[in-house]
Amino acid sequence: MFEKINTNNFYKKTKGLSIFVLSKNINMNNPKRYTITAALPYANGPLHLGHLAGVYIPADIYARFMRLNNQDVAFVCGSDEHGAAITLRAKKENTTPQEIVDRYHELNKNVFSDLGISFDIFHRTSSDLHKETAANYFKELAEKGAFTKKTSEQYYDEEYKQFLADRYITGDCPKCNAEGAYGDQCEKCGSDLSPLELINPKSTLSGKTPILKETSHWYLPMGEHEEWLKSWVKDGVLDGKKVHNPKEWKNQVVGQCMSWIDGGLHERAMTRDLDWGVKVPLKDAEGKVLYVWFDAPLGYISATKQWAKDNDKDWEPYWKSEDTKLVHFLAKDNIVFHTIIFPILLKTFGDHILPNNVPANEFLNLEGKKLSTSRNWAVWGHEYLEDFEGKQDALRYALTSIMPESKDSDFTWEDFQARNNNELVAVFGNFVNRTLVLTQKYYDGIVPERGELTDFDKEVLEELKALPHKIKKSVEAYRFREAMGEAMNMARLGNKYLADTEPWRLIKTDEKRVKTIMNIATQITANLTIAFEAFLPFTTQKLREMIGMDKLDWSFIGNDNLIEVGHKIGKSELLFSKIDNAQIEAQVAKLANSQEIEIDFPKQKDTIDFEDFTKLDIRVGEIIEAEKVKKAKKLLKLTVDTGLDKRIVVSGIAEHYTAEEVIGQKVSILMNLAPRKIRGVESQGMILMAENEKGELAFVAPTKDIITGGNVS
Ligand code: B3M
Ligand code: ZN
Repeated sequence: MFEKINTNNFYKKTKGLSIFVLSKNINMNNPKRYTITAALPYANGPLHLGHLAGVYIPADIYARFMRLNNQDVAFVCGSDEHGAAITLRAKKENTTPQEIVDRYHELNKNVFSDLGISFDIFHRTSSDLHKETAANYFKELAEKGAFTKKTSEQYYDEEYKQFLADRYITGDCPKCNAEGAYGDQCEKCGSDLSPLELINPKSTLSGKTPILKETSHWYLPMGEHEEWLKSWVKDGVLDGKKVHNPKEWKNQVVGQCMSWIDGGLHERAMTRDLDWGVKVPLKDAEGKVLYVWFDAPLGYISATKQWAKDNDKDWEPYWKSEDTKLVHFLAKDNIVFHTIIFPILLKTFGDHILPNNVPANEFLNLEGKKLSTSRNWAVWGHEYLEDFEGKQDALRYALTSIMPESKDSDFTWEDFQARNNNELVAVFGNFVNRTLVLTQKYYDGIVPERGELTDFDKEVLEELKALPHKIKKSVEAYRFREAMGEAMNMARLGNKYLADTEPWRLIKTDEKRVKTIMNIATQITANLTIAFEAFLPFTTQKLREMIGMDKLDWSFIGNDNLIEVGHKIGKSELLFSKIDNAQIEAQVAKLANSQEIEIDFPKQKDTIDFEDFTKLDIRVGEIIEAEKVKKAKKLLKLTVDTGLDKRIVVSGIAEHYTAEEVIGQKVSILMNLAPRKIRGVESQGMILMAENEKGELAFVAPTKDIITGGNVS
């Protein structure tokens, strides 16, 4: 019926049947294929460096590396187009959610492509295929009894006639008392919340206090899955089989999962009362959509389906075959959705694999402060590409060098410049340039024959052979900073080899020796095109073209005869160029100017009626005399011509204006304020002043020449 094959397990279609012949354990050391997912970015805003360093560059390095090793890879992503953040942005911009997602789906797709993030597909969850996929999974899960339907009281905004969940409701966190916690999560302490837990809840739509109103939802009773989840996360065992090695998982990932599990897995509603999202495919579910964290992870599957369809492949092995290695790339705030909720859904659904690893990254900060979309404290991917044209790899290099793999890290423009100038230009670029220029100069680009090897030559070639194993081990362990560091050691090896052998000096006295040196330098250069392919794809492509290197396969790396004697290499073009101080200063200034100063304006005072207002008698006045009030650093004694009379007013503006500079200033004066003694001076009225975010004061004066005594109303 099927031939014996010597793998631990296999998935084989026979006479239309899919038969799994499994041994006890799943050996993931030589998977048959890789399904690599990257968290679907919300299509409600642009991508910033934190997204790239946290999720997309690591995922791309891993996918490129596996392809370089001839693995069968499905690298999938797409826009996450449902959820409150999108509808709130649409409301804010007075447009539709579809317009918002169309805008940012396109923008983000282009940024990914321009930065060489090599998805096999960048799909989207507003597509029909996705909606159909997500709805089918939900329907089948409901038919399997995966959910419990419950009616309960939920917060409701009477003005917007909308129930409030997730980002639609905010309040004080019950765990840490921070203001601005959301209905699903407190961003301050990371607690997982439900709207009813919030203190002083307010609708983010109307700003008003919501009422409680009955509604029904389908809940996932996560607690029922605690046992197998614990065994899977802690021991890598699923249904009695060892499916992954927890030691390969990052501590912070296991830690977050276990604290969620130990904290008690509460039931969670998998539906919402919203009109934007995947409609719940059940009767009596009118006006309800799937919870975005039910819907979005299934976006990986719908993307795989679309990709398989476009490439005449079968999608199922990528999500169902036990010799598929499934890896989710994401940032730490998405861990539990990928290691608890999504696995519960897939396991309950049946015949799906669970992730072999979820190598979540921590967060990237910017110039010492938390990256923040809302506070516009970010460097946006599309703006970087505009400002640093052709320097995609400089950014990939800098972000990989500081990748927040085990703890938060910080991007600074100064560090970015240093890494480009002192590492890419001064080491990698310098070595390659010297190799090509000298080969052109001495041999017209023809690679010369190697002669007798010195001990130093042999040492260098030994190191060249040893480095690839270190790179591979680090990539397989999701340590990309370390892996690229080893690749950079190859460039350093070449750079030092030329610096120590000085062929430009030897050429006068020992031509044979120089031929050996330049041959070895060329071999190292050729190896760099493989070593850096996963990290700096734009550079390696350019370098391959420059030297005519046709081997794009990891199995060739470490070989010291990649470029044959007699092969003609091309002219050197600079792989990297320096970034000057002016460019960096411009970026730092741009960041500073981008800061909308956060002001917490005092709340509006209690409402008054018109009669109250008519009691105020405000007129245009002119300051005709001014002097400091003795022993009062803040006070000026002003003589104001009010058109009606000339009167004394004491004003707290002495730290903002000198007596001299206010003479002749037109002002708005509140005339009928009861006189009061201030530091022994009787003040008859009040000058109106406006204050900016820095506490600076300005006179409230007519914008046209209004006669002194003119009425202000
Ligand atoms: N849209 C990204 C985020 O939480 C979220 C990921 C979905 S992956 C299925 O910022
Ligand atoms: Zn909190």
